[in-house]
Amino acid sequence: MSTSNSELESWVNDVARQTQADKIIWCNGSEEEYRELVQQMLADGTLIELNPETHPNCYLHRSSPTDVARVEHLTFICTENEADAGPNNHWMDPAAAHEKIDQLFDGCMKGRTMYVIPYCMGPLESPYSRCGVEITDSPYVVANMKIMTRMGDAALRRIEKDGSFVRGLHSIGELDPERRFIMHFPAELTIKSYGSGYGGNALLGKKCHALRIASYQGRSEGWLAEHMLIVGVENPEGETHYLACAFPSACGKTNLAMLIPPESLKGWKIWTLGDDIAWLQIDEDGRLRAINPEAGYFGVVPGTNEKTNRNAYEMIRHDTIYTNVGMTADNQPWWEGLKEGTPVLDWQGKTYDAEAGPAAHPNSRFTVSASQNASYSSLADAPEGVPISALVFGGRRREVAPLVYQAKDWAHGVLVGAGVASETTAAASGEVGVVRRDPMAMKPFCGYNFADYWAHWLSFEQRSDDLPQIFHVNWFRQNKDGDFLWPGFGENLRVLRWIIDRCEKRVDAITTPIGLLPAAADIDIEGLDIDPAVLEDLLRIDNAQWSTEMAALSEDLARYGDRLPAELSRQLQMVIEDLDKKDAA
Ligand code: GTP
Ligand code: SPV
Ligand code: MN
Repeated sequence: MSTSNSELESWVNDVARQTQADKIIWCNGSEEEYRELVQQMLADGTLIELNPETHPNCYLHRSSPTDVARVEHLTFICTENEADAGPNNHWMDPAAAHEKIDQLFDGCMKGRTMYVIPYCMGPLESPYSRCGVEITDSPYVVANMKIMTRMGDAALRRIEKDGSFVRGLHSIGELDPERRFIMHFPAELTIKSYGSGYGGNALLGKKCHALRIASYQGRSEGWLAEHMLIVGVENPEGETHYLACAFPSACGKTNLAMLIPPESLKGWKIWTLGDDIAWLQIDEDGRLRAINPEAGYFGVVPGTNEKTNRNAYEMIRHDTIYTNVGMTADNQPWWEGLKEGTPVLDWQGKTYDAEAGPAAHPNSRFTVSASQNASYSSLADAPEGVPISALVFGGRRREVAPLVYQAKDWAHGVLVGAGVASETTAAASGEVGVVRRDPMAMKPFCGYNFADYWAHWLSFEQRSDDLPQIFHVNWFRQNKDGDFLWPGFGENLRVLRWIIDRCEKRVDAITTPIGLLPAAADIDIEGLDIDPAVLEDLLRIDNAQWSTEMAALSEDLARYGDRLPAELSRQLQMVIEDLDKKDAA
């Protein structure tokens, strides 16, 4: 008997019987356990030791070449009624889904060890945290879960106290894309994932639990699970505001969460609470509070260098697992945008050939403990979380969306979130660079019908008079030559400053049909080499483009039929009418 929770005990035994695992190991979460797993993976080639002089305790893992990103077309939400999953999800009937995936699990761990990982998403003492147990046959998953979550004995004790947990069953199977499914059974608080060892497909605490299952749970319990970073911005006077920002995958969350203030902004400090997921609750005073359910970062490697993000660059020089980067002759990790060193091997371990492709996979990742970040906020461990001043949506748009604008009020802000669209990235399999609608940056992650999700968002207005202001940003506007107009990274603090000034009512804004825009003079560009005309460009909105954009949004929202909240349609109608009026004027 390894736990006093009989439900957990019998589920583990059932799974062991079904998968015919050779051996069961209950993970305790100790450093010793992690080190032993690493030794075992070094011995069998799952991990390669990187240069211990330059990168102590850093390891490289090479995925199967057909297993390098999330697979949205193989990800299912299995609810009794198809309409509850909504047009935003792939759906399968729960009974049919269990049958399909159970066939794959039958006997799949023969000759393998089955690891039982109790984990807690969020601080162990927080009332907002929720627990889960992942069963996996991948030691790589165990090592990543050790870094990414609070896992082991302490989590198991909390599970025994709470009496409830999310069940996640995972096997790498044969790593065959033809035998791969990521299935969610929200009503059963169950996840079954087969055939992938990669990130969001396999580390079940992350996207599967903390977003898909948690969003579903949050709806019935009155809270939100969002694809948002959480960052504290401290001004020179020592006043700190917390922002939660939702950008689609590979659109800058990790970088914004650990931004380095530019030289010319003296006295400003950044505190990182989370880089990918936020759970939001309304507290007794009506304030929206956020916790980060995770304890580590599974971040995009390419583009990281001393100049773009010194904190990230330093953070991943020790005690880091790299997945799918290239390697130099002296076993240092290498990736595009590193700006130093020369790769000799690519991410597949082949001789590097610039003609044949990049050294690092565009979706190569680092796994690192959040505590290694120089800007780590100790409040990331606070059970009560932090109060949020502003919610910020964003996307990767070479045109249309201005650098920043503010929603007129909460309900309009929900429309702004629902209207997020972004160019696709390498974080999911499929074409890269095509604009797709990605409401609230949650398109791949909402565990239920978006129409019901927007209604849930809108309902917050009835519960508080003190909700955060809502904004939209776009760091990715380009000129005709394809160069970014805005320098981004650390300089994004200049935009956060305007956002905070708006929250504090310290600055005016220009009213436009799409929302409130800054006057160019209100974005501080001191010390920044940017042509004032470029800033004007970044803040310009083109009515014709926006009318097209609203038509596309309208078409997307129409997919939700009668289930779409009337208030959302009303908000959209108001923007469209304002744009028409402006056109006529
Ligand atoms: P996920 O982990 O997939 O959810 O991604 P993320 O949203 O955390 O994105 P991340 O911060 O890892 O950035 C993704 C890519 O965008 C990296 O290659 C960055 O170098 C690049 N990037 C981030 N911020 C900026 C920015 O402000 N401007 C520009 N031009 N690129 C940026
Ligand atoms: C994302 O794709 O948004 C990620 C990486 O954060 S993964 O964990 O693979 O989902
Ligand atoms: Mn993400």
